[in-house]
Amino acid sequence: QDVYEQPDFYAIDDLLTEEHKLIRSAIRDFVKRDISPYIEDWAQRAHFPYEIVKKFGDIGAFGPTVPTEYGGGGLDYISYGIIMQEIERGDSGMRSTASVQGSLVMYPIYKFGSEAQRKKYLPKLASGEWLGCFGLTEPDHGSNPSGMVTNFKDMGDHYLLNGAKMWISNSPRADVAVVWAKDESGRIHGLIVERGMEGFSTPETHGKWSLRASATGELVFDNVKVPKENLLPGKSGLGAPMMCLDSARYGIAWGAIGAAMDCYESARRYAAERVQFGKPIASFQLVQKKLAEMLTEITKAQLLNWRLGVLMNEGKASTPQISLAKRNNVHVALEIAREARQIHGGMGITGEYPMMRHMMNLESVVTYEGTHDIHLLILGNNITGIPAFS
Ligand code: TGC
Ligand code: FAD
Repeated sequence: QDVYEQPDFYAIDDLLTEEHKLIRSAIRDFVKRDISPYIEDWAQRAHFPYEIVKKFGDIGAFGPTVPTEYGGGGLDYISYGIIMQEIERGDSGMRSTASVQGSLVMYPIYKFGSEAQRKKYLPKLASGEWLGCFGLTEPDHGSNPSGMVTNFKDMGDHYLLNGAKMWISNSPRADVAVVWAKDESGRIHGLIVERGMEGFSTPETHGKWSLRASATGELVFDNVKVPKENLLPGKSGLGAPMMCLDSARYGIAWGAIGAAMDCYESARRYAAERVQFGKPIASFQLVQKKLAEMLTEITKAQLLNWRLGVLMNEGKASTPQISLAKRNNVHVALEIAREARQIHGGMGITGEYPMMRHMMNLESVVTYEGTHDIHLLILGNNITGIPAFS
């Protein structure tokens, strides 16, 4: 039996093009070959497999929606979603590496960068020659990024950058960081900071129980001289990083359902094989209830993702629509991971099965890119017109 089978209860495949399905097969094969056999070991050892960066570049997982002239895939948003789904079926940490590079590093350079910046950075990021990271969160400003204190001063021929970012995916191995900082008037801008610039360091964060195969760290700026040509000229204000988050959160909505499908398939197979009281546990009503509810939530999330993808392709998806999908899908994926773990009984806590790893990973996914409650408040604001953030 193909362990990469996916539930398609509402024939959602009929809504996909042949190209979408070919992309899905290619990424599935890649994950099956280059991630799944090793992921439990990487996660157990908290090892970030750096060689995956080049491999992601080779299969087109970086910046699939960026135009081909800059090394991207020139694909639509449904393709992007499918790529994130299939990578996260393998592991959320691996998907983090890909979605940060595509949505949070390549996207802002493509969208807000100068032509020279696009030409300098995008092809190398797309191919995996360079790894990038995105610095928005600070030790004292997570859900409230507009309070950030990282800042830069205009020194005439360069900018002087000071401050620190925390919880930054890819940072310990990143060649390039897209950093959000305030100018002297308090306006937020994006700056491209390169490894090797004096005063710039990226200490790794250790001791995570989640996303263990993904490298997370800080970004520390101690009087870093940033060339003026490294400022992203196309957009300033909090709206610029928020636009990047729209793209990344969309990918997470798809990705989380990849993890959920992996848990569901594992539980379905285990329930059919595991015998207790003389019968497969799949024959007990309570186990059937768990499986039926998992399938229901996966199907609803698949439909949500497909429709959101169409809206993204048409340039019509709104931030609250993206929040609804990110919030719902990560939440149901976490619930599915927990229920699937229960179906596996004691075996479910081991690395023989993927649920515990997915469950622990999803605790980060439900927090980053806007917490579960922040997305609820974004929806609340949209419904009532009254922001409840502060
Ligand atoms: P608010 O007053 O709502 O907005 C401030 C300005 O920004 C504009 N704006 C947007 N513009 C374009 N697109 C969007 N999606 C926008 N959202 C906001 C807005 O129009 C306004 O513009 P202007 O011109 O009027 O000033 O902002 P607020 O300070 O009240 O905060 C709102 C809030 C809480 C919703 C927001 O800040 C938020 O979403 N907080 C959560 C923070 C977050 O998601 N951080 C993610 C960090 S990156 C990360 O986690 C990567 S993990 C990656 C991985 O490993 O996969
Ligand atoms: P806080 O903002 O302190 O929130 C703590 C709790 O308070 C949450 O439950 C929150 O929902 C609640 N809360 C806060 N404000 C309100 C309110 N107004 N109303 C009700 N409840 C509220 N960031 C990056 O910039 N780049 C990255 O690459 C990146 N990668 C990450 C990787 C990992 C593994 C993790 C864990 C985080 C990463 N982040 C990254 C940071 C992430 O985006 C933040 O952790 C997240 O936005 C929450 O911020 P915080 O941790 O400071 O929590």
